Amino acid sequence: MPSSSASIRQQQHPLIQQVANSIESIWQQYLELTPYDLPEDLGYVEGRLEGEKLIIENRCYQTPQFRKLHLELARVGSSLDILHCVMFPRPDYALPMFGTDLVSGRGQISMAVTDLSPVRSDRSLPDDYESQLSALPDAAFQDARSRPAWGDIFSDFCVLVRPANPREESQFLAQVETFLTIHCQRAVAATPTPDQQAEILAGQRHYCNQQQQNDKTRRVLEKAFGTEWADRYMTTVLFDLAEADRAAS
Ligand code: BLA
Repeated sequence: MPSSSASIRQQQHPLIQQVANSIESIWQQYLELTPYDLPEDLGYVEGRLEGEKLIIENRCYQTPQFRKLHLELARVGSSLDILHCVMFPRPDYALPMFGTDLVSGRGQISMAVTDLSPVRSDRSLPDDYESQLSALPDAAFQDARSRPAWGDIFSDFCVLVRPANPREESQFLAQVETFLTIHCQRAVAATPTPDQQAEILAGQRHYCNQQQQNDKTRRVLEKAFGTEWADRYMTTVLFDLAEADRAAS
């Protein structure tokens, strides 16, 4: 990582810093991380958005259960901070997709989402996830945000909110930590199911296709880097398909 990598995080909204720190420490605590190489020019990128600089920093790892763990921090000028995180299970592991996105504009978090999204064709989560998540206390937030049209990928446990105050910000952080801890514990205990690979790949492909329809993400990237670059970034870094799937298509 470039030496400036520590500084963008330190300049970001405190909740984004806390969520980023928690994600990395839970990954380190439970998973066997090894490096994952992004295309060389896409680890650290700078562009210009309406005269303001857009900086993107990516951290990626892989593990025996996950082909890619991706944590991205981005900053547009001094006004917009973004955290994006997705964990892509290897195609022989029947695990849901953990995803989180936080957006802060002028010091206020406008959108915070975290979910364990199903990849099965009937949109259900594995039984052990379902029972553990159902037993959690309900996370109540004043300002729930409505799901966009492409958001049919999210589970019933998805938290999609605009945190109203510091107490709700802490509650969101706790929710991310809970989802992530459950996910890492289940993942390391999971056994591969190669016979389900086709269904798992189809589910992951649907997840990525839907996420690629998020015009709000696309617009930020297009303004700073142009249409072609934004499309390449969304399909190769943010929501890429597994190699087994690319090979088949
Ligand atoms: C919304 N994502 C947004 C918004 C912006 C971005 C600007 C609008 C914020 C708002 O309405 O308050 C921008 N997000 C980005 C950019 C990147 C990014 C530029 O990750 C990366 C460089 N998005 C994800 C993941 C999820 C996700 C993993 O990347 C969920 C697991 C969800 N983002 C998501 C949702 C919205 C959003 C549901 C709200 C969309 C809407 O209301 O239309």
